[in-house]
Amino acid sequence: MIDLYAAGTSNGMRARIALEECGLPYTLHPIALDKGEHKTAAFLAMNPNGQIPVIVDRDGPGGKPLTLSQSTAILIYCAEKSGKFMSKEPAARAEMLQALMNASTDITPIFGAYFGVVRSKEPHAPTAQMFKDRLRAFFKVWDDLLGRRKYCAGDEVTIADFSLYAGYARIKGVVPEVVEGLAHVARWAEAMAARPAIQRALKF
Ligand SMILES: N[C@@H](CCC(=O)N[C@@H](CS)C(=O)NCC(=O)O)C(=O)O
Repeated sequence: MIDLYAAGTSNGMRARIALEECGLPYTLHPIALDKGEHKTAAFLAMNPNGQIPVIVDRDGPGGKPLTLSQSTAILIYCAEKSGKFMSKEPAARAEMLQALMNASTDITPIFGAYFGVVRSKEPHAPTAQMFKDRLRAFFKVWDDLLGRRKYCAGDEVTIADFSLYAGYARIKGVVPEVVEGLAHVARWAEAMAARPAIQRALKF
């Protein structure tokens, strides 16, 4: 059994999508970020950075407990544990990792930075716009790619799709103009949203 400590942010959703899609049994422990539940001594013992998501796998590698933070590390861990959503073939795996990293290390952090700017005490409109433009540019590239392939890394769903969808879902909810008018992204997002595991994962 796995314990998941998370909130309904893109990083929290990414970890929960991983568990749901990989079919790994887990217990959700909702963390209220506005109440500082991610800064308690007990939480910091799991992740000294004081950030969600965190999983604790009581039956980790070698039968030993494993505590893991970083939503993308959790995605990869779940894929490897279940043997799903990640090709072992080197070229396909490399392409998938490229897609995964764009979603996890380009798009999601820029969205986080955008959110930080607009919610700060002194919001700076040109900086917020710059982040929105950068997000839009990444999604335009995705739109072009998804016009030529079914999923982010080819014909099969991979953890790259899960990572991008977690970012997409939050962005669509907060700054819909970033993804508006991108027909291929919309087609892909509809297919992702129809997956029962994703529907369960997004309900925080
Ligand atoms: N790179 C990390 C980022 C985690 C992260 O930024 N978590 C946010 C919520 S989305 C958080 O806990 N923020 C509270 C804080 O940093 O104090 C991941 O992918 O898990």
